[in-house]
Amino acid sequence: MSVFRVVGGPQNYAWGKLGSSSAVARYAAANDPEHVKIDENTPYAELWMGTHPKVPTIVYETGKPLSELIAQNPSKYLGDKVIAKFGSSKELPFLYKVLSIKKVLSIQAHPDKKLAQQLHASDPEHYPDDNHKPEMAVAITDFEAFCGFKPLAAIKHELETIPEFAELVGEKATKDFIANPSKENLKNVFHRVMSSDETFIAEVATKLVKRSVEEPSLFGNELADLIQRLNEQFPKDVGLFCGCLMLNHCNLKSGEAMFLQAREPHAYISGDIMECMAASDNVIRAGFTPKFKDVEVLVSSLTYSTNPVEEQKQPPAPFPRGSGDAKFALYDPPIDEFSVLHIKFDNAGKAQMKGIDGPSIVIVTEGTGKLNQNDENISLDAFEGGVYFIAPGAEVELVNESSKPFILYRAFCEA
Ligand code: 9C2
Ligand code: ZN
Repeated sequence: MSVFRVVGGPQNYAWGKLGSSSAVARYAAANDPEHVKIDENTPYAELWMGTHPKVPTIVYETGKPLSELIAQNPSKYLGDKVIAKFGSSKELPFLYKVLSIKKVLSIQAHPDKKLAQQLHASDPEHYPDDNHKPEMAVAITDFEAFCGFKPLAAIKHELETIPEFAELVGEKATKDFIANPSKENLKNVFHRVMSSDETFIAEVATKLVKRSVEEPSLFGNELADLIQRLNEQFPKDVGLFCGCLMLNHCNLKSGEAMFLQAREPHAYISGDIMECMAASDNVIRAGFTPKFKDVEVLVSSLTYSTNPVEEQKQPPAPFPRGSGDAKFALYDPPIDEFSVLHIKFDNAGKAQMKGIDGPSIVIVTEGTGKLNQNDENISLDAFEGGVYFIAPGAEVELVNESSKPFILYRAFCEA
C-alpha cells in the first residue's frame, strides 16, 4: 500500500494549551481514541509525526513503528534519491509537528550539522541526536513569535533610552555598543545579559516591568504590553531582556510562514502552527524555560545577523502538480529536508495531486473527506486529526463531499 494511516504522538511540555483547547490534544485523540484520552488539566504542546526515535510514528493498522515498515522496503517508502541524499534507509529526513502554544516557548536556537555532531558526542543527554534543525512555522491561527535579533539601530536606541537594559549590560559594554553597533558588540551585549547573576536579573527586571507600566510609550506600547504579559508567565526572567528587548517580535496571520535557519535565536509566543524541521530535537536554550540552559554554547554559536522580519518570512508559491477544486499553497524553504503544502477546499469537490519523488506525511486540520489512491483502489476516510503516510510517486485524489471547508497540510521531502 502506498497510502495509509499513521499515528503520531503528543508531547506535554508545560507551554502547551490545556486539554481540549489544544488542537494537538483534539487531533491526537481523534486519530488514536484508544490511547489518547484528553485530560483537561494537562498541556498538549506538540504532536510529532515522523521517525525520530523520541516519539516514533506508528502505522495504524499494525501498531508497529513506521521506521520498521520503511526499513523493509526503503526504495518504496523513501525513494532511492532520498536514501542516497540523506543516508538513512529507515528514517524520514524531516520531523513534522502541530504546536498549540499557550505560553512562550524557551528562547532558543538550533545547531548546524557540525555543532550538532559535537554537542551530541559530548552531551548526548541534552543533545539527543547529531542532526541540524532548521525549521519552518506555518501559522494555522494568528501566531506570534520572536525571530532573529532586532536591527542594530533599534538595540542601540533601547540601550540609550531604557536605563534597566543599560544597567544589566553594564557601563562598558553599553558604551562600546552605542559607539559602534557592530555584530561583535551585539555578541558582547548578549553575552553580558545571558551571563548576569540571577538575583541581579530579577532586581533589574522588576524595575523594567515597573517602567513598562509607568512609561509604556518609551517602549512603544506593544512592547510594553509584551513585557508585562511575558513577565506574568515567567516573572523576572532574563527572557524579558534577551527576548523582548533584543529579538524581533513578529505576528503572522493564518497562512503566513517563517523559516528559521540553524543558529538563529527565536521563541514562539502564542497560537497554533504546523512546524516542519530536519529530523532533530536539538535545542540550545536561553530564557523563559524551566529546561536546561546552555548559555556558553548559545552565545558562541549564534550568527548575530540582524535580518528584518520580512526576510525571514517564507511566502507561499503555486503547486503546479495539484489540480481540481482545492487551492494549493507551497512553502518551500531553502533547505533539502522538507517542504510543506497547504491544501484547502472551500466547498465540495475533488482535487488531484501528482506523485512526489519522496515520502510525505499529511494531516487533516479541518473537515472531513476522502483520501484516495485509485490505482491501488485505496479509499481512506479523512477526518480532523487524521494522519496519513504517502509513499513516493503515489498519486492522490482528495474528495470533499460536504460544503464545509476541508483543510490538509502535507509535509514532504523530494531530493
Ligand atoms: O520542540 C522546541 C520546544 O524545543 N520550536 O521548545 O520546550 O524546548 O522550550 P522547548 C521544539 C520545537 O520544535 C521548536 O524548535 N521553535
Ligand atoms: Zn525552534
